[in-house]
Amino acid sequence: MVKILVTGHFSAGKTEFIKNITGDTLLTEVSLSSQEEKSVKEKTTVAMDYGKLEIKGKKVHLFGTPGQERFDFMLDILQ
Ligand SMILES: Nc1nc2c(ncn2[C@@H]2O[C@H](COP(=O)(O)OP(=O)(O)O)[C@@H](O)[C@H]2O)c(=O)[nH]1
Ligand SMILES: [Mg+2]
Repeated sequence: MVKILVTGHFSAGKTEFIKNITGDTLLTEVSLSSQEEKSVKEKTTVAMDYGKLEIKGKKVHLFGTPGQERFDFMLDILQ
């Protein structure tokens, strides 16, 4: 089993990446409440993204972090 942590700045493309390469995806997208962030995109990740796939019989789990600084504490949990 392989676990991959996908991390990066707000709107870097983490959620889109996980959604596109995994067939089995759990998404936690909710509408943004900050007007400044809403000018960049409509929805954001709360908690984490999660997706799994299988490569050559090996299970691969991908975890995506939320991108905003206020969710930095999630990094410690997901690392
Ligand atoms: N053109 C293009 N847009 C992308 C790509 N990946 C993500 N986006 C767009 O960039 C914005 C942010 O992506 P998102 O996955 O929500 O970023 P996250 O905050 O890192 O999870 C969205 O509007 C996506 O549709 C990409 O590879 N190409
Ligand atoms: Mg996201």
